[in-house]
Amino acid sequence: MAVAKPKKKKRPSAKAEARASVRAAAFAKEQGKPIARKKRPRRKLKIGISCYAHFGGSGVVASELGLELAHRGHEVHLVASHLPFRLRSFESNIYFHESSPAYYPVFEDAPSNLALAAKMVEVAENYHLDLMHVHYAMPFATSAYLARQILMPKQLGVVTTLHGTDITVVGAEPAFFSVTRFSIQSSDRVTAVSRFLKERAEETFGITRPIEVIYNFVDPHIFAPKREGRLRLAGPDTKVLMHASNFRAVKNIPVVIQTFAEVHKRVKSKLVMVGDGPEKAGAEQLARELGVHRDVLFLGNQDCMEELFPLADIFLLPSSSESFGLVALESMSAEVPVVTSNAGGLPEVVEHGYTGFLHDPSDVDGYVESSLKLLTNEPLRRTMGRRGRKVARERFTAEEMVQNYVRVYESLR
Ligand code: GMT
Repeated sequence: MAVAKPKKKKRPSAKAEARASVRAAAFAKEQGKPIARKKRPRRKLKIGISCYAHFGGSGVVASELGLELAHRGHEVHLVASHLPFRLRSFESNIYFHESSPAYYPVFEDAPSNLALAAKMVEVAENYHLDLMHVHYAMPFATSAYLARQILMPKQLGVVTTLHGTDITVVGAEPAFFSVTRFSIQSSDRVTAVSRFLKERAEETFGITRPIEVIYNFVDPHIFAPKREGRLRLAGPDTKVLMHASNFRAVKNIPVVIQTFAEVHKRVKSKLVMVGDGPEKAGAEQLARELGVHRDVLFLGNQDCMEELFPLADIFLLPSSSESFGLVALESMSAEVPVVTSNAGGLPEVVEHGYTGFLHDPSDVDGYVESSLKLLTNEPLRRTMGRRGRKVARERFTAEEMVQNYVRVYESLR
């Protein structure tokens, strides 16, 4: 018996759907009923991001955020002096615009902040940007303010994310104070990477506009525990302590070397120092003075931190000031416990005795004791490492933080 095929329902055309919804709305109005509107899909945003391109946490956060936004279909335009180092692969929806100042014999220094503002104007106009999200107040918030004024009466939203020394060191310098304060206050939205930094910005600059805390995030697939591989920094019977930073005074570099020198007396170990900066030469000298230089490896700047973290047994970060400590989070994500200071926002990231150990910034004895505790008790080290990864995966996810940023952007409309 032939079975009658059910007739395929024809999908109404978009025009017919629109006509039907107008009719339904008119009918509902006639009946005095509230009009049920179809939720309009959210429009994808056109977002400018500006940041420092050299090694440093604020540039990392800006780049990773840009990539996450691009993956979600937003159009991202990165404005920086050169391609930020974390943008290692080509991604669709993300465009890079180089801002470089023109040189002229009259200039004592090329006015790069003005060139940055001009580039922001050009990109905002050409690509119809909804907003410019700047990372690090100085000079980015100032350049963005200028760009917004130039573009008037067109609207360009300015979102400023405070990262750390833009508030705690540089911005608070008398030479920059008023400009930094004005630029933050003039931003349409302000975010900070920790509660500590928000409070510090409010106290130091008397910022009255709301500052939203949006923590930094980490990709646990990239920053993951050790996989089998040939990469090795020391023999199997040698423990590896690691430090990574831009070797500035706030990183307390001599404390890293002093801590290692003490640990080295009791445990066969090596110290791996990643990064470069003004304190590096002093650190090399101190390592020689303390007689440990043969076991301290200075690797310089590396853009493959995800390959290095898993080779460490513990991570040392004794900073005297640290608004968040992205490296601490990346280390936790790689299951490497952190021995760090209780400065700034670090206690918001690392929990003392649970995912790592916190001490006063200059407490070498404290760092030594905690390092030895971890290096001589493998089960404890592993437990703390695993907890660190769990915390990183649950509390510092890209999903949550990117959603928070998008909410901030959408509140500008
Ligand atoms: O403030 C800095 O040292 C620069 C900045 C950077 O570009 O590296 O680092 C800050 O921003 C990072 C990302 O938000 C934070 O993880 C760092 O803790 C913070 N550095 C300091 O507060 C010293």
